[in-house]
Amino acid sequence: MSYMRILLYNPDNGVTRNFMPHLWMFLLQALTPPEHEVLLIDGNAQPMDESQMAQYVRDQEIGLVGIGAMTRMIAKAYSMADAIRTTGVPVVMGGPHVTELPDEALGRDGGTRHADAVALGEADETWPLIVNDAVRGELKDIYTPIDATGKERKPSLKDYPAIPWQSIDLDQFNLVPKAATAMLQKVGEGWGTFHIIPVESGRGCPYGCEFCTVTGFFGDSIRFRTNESVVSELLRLKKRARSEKGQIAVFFIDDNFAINIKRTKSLLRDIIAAGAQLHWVAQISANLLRDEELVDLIAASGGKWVFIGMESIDPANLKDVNKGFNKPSEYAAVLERLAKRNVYAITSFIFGMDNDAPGVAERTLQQVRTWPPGLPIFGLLTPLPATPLYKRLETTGRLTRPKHWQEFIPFTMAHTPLKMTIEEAHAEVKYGWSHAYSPEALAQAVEALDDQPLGHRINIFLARLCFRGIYFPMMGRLAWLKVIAQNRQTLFTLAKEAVFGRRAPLMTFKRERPSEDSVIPEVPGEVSA
Ligand code: B12
Ligand code: SF4
Repeated sequence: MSYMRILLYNPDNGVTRNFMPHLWMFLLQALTPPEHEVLLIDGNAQPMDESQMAQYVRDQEIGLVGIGAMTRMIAKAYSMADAIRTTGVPVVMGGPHVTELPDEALGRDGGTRHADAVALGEADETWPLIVNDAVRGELKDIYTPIDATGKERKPSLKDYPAIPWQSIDLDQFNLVPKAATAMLQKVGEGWGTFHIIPVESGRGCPYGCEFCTVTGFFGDSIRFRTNESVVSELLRLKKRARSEKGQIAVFFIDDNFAINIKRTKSLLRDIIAAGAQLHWVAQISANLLRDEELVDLIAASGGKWVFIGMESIDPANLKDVNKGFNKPSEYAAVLERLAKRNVYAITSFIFGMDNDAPGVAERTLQQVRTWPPGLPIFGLLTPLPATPLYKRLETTGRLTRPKHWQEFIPFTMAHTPLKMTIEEAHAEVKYGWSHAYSPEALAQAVEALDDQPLGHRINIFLARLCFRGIYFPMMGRLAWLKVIAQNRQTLFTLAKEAVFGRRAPLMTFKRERPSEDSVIPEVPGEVSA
C-alpha cells in the first residue's frame, strides 16, 4: 500500500463566486482509500490560473489530480488539466460533460488530449479503483460503472459514506468575512461562520425534460439514502455549527426532492423527530407541491426556500421542452401555499424558447409581481451535449455554436429561437434581471411581507441582494458599495425598525392577489413519472 497525495479540483464557473461547495469533491474524498491524503480546491473560492496550479501541484507533491466540471466550466477544466499534465502528474476527469463527450477529453475527436482517464457517470464505485490503478501507474482511459455482466450499474445509496463534516476544513467556503467573525460569533446563537452545505438524499429524475441532462445521467431509476443516514448527517452539521458559533444551511441537491412524496414525508418526519432541523433549501417541481401535508412538513423541518423550475409561463413552451407537467395556472396557488408557512421560492425561468417572442420578460414579470415575493432567476435555453434538445436543434440545423462550451460566454445563446433573434433573447434576460432586482423591486419585495416579522423581511432583502450577483457581477468591494447605496432607503427603513422596533411603510406597493382561476384544486398524493 503506498501513500499518494490527491488533489480534487473544481474550476471556477466564471460568473459567480461559490456560495456553495460542490458535493462530488467531499463524496470522492470520503470514498478514497484511507491510506491516501486528499486536498480540495474549488476555483470559485480559491481562484488559480494555469501556472499557479502547475506550481501548486509540484509544491504539494501531488500524485493524481481529479477534475470535475459542468459543461460551462469545461474549457477552464481542460486548460487547467493541460497545465497539470505538463508537470507529469496524471489527470482524471469526471462529471456530466466528460460523461457525454469522453472522446473530447481524451483527444480522440482529433483535438488535444486533456485527461489521462475519464470516469463515466456516477463514480462512487469506480473512484477507489481509479486511485488504485493510479498508484500502480496503470490508469485506463475510461472507467465505466458496470456490473459483472457488463450492464450499467448505479450505486444504490444504501451504503452512503459518512462525510466527516465535523472535521473537514471549510474555511474557503465561509460566507462571513474573516474580519467580522469574532464580532458575529456573539450575535444570537452565533453568526461567526455561515456555510451552505450540499447534501443529497436521493438521485435520479424520471421526467426527462428536453434540455436537462439528469434523466440521461442519473437515469430514471430513483434511489434514496436511508432516512437514518441523512438525519445523522444533519445532526453532524448541526453540531459543527454550534461548536464554531456559526450557522449552517443545507441545500438538498436532489433533482426533485419530493419525487416520491411518501418517502420525503417520512424523511422530514424523521428529521423533526430527531431534532435535526437546519434551515434548508431544495429543488421540488411545482406539481409535487399540491400536497398540504408535505408543505407543512417542509416548514416544520426547517425548509425555507424551494427552488422551482417554472421555466415558462407559456404552456406551449413547456410542451415543446417536454415539461408539460408544469401548469402555469397553478404557480400562484403553489407559491401562496408555501408563503403561508413562510417558505419562499426561487423561481427559475428560461427565455429563448421556441414560442417566446419579444416582451416575454415583461409578460413573465407581470405574473411574478402578483406572487408572494421570491427570488426569480432568468437564463437562456442552452443545448447541453447529449440532451434531446441538442439533438433536435442539431438535426434541424439550428445550432449557431455547436461546440459552445469550447468558448463559454455567460448568458449567450448557441442556437436561434423561432420567434425572436438571439440578440432579442439576450435583451429579454437582461430585462428580467434588471427589473426583478432593481432597488424599487427589492423595496416592493420587502414591503410585500409587511405583515411578517422583521427577520423575514431582512431575509428576503439579503437574499435578493445576493441573487442579484448571479447576473450583475458584485465581486469587488466597490460594486457592493454601489449596490448598497442604491438600496439605501430600504436598508435604512429595515435598520430603523431593528433599532426602534417600529415600522414605516416603504412604499405603497401591494401584491395583487391571484385570480380565482389560478387557484388549483387540492390534489394530494404521489405523482409518478
Ligand atoms: C447543486 C447543483 C447546482 C448548484 C451549484 C453547484 C454546486 N455548488 O453544487 C446551483 C444551484 C448553483 C447550480 C447552478 C447551475 N447548474 Co446545476 N446542478 C446541481 C445539481 C442539482 C446537483 C449537483 C450535485 O452535487 N450532484 C450530486 C453529485 C454527487 O453528482 P455529480 O456532481 O454529478 O458527481 C458524480 C459524478 O458526476 C462523478 N464526478 C463528478 N465530478 C467528478 C470528478 C472526478 C475526478 C471523478 C472521478 C468523478 C466525478 O462522481 C460523482 C459521484 O458519482 C446537478 C444535477 C445533479 N443531480 O447532479 C445540476 C447540474 C450539475 N447543473 C447543471 C446546470 C446546467 C446548471 C446551470 C448552468 C443552470 C443555469 N442555466 O443557470 C447553473 C450554473 C452554475 C454555475 N454558476 O456554474 C447541469 C449541468 C449539465 C452539464 N452538462 O453541464 C446539471 C447536471 C443539471 C441539469 N439540468 O442538467 N447547480
Ligand atoms: S424535472 Fe428537473 S431534474 Fe427532472 S428532468 Fe426536468 S429539469 Fe431535469
